[in-house]
Amino acid sequence: MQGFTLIMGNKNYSPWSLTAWLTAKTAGIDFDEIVIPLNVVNTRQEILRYWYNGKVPILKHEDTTIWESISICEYLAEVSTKQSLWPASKRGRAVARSLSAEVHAGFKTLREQMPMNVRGSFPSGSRTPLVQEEINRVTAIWRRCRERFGKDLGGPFLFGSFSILDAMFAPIVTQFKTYSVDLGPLERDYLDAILNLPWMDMWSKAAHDEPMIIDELER
Ligand SMILES: N[C@@H](CCC(=O)N[C@@H](CS)C(=O)NCC(=O)O)C(=O)O
Repeated sequence: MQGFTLIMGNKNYSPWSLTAWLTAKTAGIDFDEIVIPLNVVNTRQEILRYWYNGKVPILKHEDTTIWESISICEYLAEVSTKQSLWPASKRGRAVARSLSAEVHAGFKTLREQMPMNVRGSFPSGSRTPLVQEEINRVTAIWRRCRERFGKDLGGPFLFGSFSILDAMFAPIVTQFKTYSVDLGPLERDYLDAILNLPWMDMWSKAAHDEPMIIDELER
């Protein structure tokens, strides 16, 4: 399938770009990448050349533009002929979609106080209660999905096979690694399953090779 272009931010720093990119790769979509450096003077102007919302990721498919990472993932699920990107059961899909929407709309403190920095390593002793609350909510979701849906379906992901919900969590997985978040065995296994995906390895290597450093995020 051709005619796709993903406009995205730096691989080291852009969580929503990772979600869209990982979904597109998993979907078997052949796409071009345009990377716009974030946090520089002309970031907004550059993004506005592609779409009016001024945020990445943006997916162009022939004459159609899709924006907001969750909508991009939904579109990729519709056009993919290679891989089902939502759980097989109706109930599973409903829960996975609800949780994906929760991730998309939430975890703002976690994103602000522990920003994605794939190549960074910032073990930090203390966390604010609000960040800890959000970390606890993430790990509770992981445990509940693995126990209720994942483990009976085969595969190491939240609903067994890889789904869009895993792509929504992939940036948070990298944040947990970067900031050495304490995890129990089940959550650790899930984190490793995401980090060991070949596409994640490719993303991580590219993030390490990017020359640009955003000072305020390289603490
Ligand atoms: N809700 C949007 C969020 C997109 C977003 O915040 N993107 C960041 C990069 S990860 C961005 O474009 N930042 C550039 C800016 O705000 O100038 C989505 O899910 O796609």
